[in-house]
Amino acid sequence: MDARSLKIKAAAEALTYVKDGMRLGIGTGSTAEEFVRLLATKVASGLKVVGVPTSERTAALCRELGVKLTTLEETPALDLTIDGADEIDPQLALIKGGGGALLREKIVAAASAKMVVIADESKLVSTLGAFPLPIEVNRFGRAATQLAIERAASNLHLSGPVTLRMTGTDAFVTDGGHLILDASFGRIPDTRALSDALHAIPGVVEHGIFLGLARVAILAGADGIRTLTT
Ligand code: ABF
Repeated sequence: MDARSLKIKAAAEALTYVKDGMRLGIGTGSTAEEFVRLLATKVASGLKVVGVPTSERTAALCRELGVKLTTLEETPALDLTIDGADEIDPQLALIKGGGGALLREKIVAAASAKMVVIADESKLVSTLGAFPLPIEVNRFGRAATQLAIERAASNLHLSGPVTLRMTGTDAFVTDGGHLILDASFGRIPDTRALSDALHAIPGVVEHGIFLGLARVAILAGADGIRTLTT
């Protein structure tokens, strides 16, 4: 089964969690986009939901397909967020942010009663960290923030290249107007310690370790769907 079919399978399973009248958080990335497409077909046949998109990209797709949008200003408490991930561990800690939307994704997930992660099963890992950790930083003082990140990581016996994300010859800029540093620290045995250390650095806006947010992971593989819960 090809990669896209697996994403569609996971997205279709996630749709069974969506009930009429729900206020949804709508994720970013190719798997979340498959969810939006399936959701749009349900909306076209009468399902009533409103969604807070986690990126401008997702907002544009929702508008194009007729999924009604709201904001966290209008709708500060959500019932359910469906989103993808870059890595998922067995306790449902996640690395997110490969698509550059981690800040809005984390705010939306935290505003939701439940977060369901959808992915193909290759995203399941025993320990997070093979995927470079995205860290969203303020433009001001970027080099100083990067140095502080490297020092904080070193205190936790983590090291590896930290690189500014680029799009062509320009720095990648998030929907919030910030930069992304991708930190290739490798295996992260203590995700809580790294999360806390990064949060303590003033120039760090947010990072891509998601702890205690996902309640369900729907993993699609050639042999079918595996659902992990916490
Ligand atoms: C978003 O999209 C991210 O947080 C993650 O970086 C990425 C996963 O994308 P895909 O579903 O395309 O693998 O969910």
